[in-house]
Amino acid sequence: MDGIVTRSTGNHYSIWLPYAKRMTTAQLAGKLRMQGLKHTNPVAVGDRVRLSEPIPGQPHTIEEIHDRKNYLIRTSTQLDKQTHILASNLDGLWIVASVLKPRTSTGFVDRILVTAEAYSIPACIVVNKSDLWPEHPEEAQQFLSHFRDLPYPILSVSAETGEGIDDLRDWLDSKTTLVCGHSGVGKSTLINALVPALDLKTGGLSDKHQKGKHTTTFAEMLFINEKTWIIDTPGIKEFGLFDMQDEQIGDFFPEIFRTKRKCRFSNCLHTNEPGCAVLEGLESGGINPDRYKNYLQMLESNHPEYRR
Ligand SMILES: Nc1nc2c(ncn2[C@@H]2O[C@H](COP(=O)(O)OP(=O)(O)OP(=O)(O)O)[C@@H](O)[C@H]2O)c(=O)[nH]1
Ligand SMILES: [Mg+2]
Ligand SMILES: [Zn+2]
Repeated sequence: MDGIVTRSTGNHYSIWLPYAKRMTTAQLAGKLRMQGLKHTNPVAVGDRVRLSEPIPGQPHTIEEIHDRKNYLIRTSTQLDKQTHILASNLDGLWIVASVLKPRTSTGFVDRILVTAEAYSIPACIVVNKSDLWPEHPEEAQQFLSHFRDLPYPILSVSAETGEGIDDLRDWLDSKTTLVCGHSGVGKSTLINALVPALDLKTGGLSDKHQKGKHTTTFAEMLFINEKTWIIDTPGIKEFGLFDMQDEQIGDFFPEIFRTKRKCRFSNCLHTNEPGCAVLEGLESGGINPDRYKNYLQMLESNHPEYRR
């Protein structure tokens, strides 16, 4: 029988059985545990799995993980070879950011966008806590303008005042959506605003640095209706690119990908090559210098000699 993993804690998995329309629990077969060693999690939330037939009084065993349509994967830090799959089989990704309390860098968002492009996950940038912007309007404006003219929807919302929440709701319907971002940006609060019945635990911010307190501790795929699920995840500090070639990174910046066919060299990395159309675009204003800066930073961190 087949099921969908909705939650994983240690070796215990919660599974939704779509045909029976109920939840059950399962453990992982030993051979799959061994195969999963290079991932911190061999089975991810969203995975379609084949389960052993039920034995009275015992949990099922996950015997097989079906091929994933896509997944969001990261390395914890640049040095770390261990990878972490945030979730799989996604129809949408919300990158939740806040400009203030806590601050999200554009580089962090761009890394997730690049990975979402690489794994064909439609991404949406959700900028929460818009109620705080009157304190620092120029910082909010700067953050938003970084993502202007890119093929990603960008929504300004406030879980506190309700601004933009109805627009967000329109993006949910009949999809499985992954919600990710730093701790404290308001992921769980936003999900509660959309579906109050879920009543997810939310936390405050630390007094000193106004950072999140890692309130959500495991990823969970939450039921809205049979076709609509939302995955709340624990806050992540860093988003390291996984297994990407230098030449690929530019391809996952839509504006660089569009421009590079005019570069003189087909293997151009757009750093200092003659006849580079991306460098020309920087001069003429067609390429946003801040996006380009983040591109260079990703390229650099992809090289071992640059690693800390
Ligand atoms: N001012 C303001 N505060 C908000 C808003 N949304 C959430 N918060 C507050 O931000 C804090 C963190 O919210 P959470 O929803 O727990 O954040 P999270 O992203 O789920 O954090 P982790 O579970 O740690 O990853 C809480 O004190 C919320 O009340 C908002 O729109 N405006
Ligand atoms: Mg949370
Ligand atoms: Zn070039």
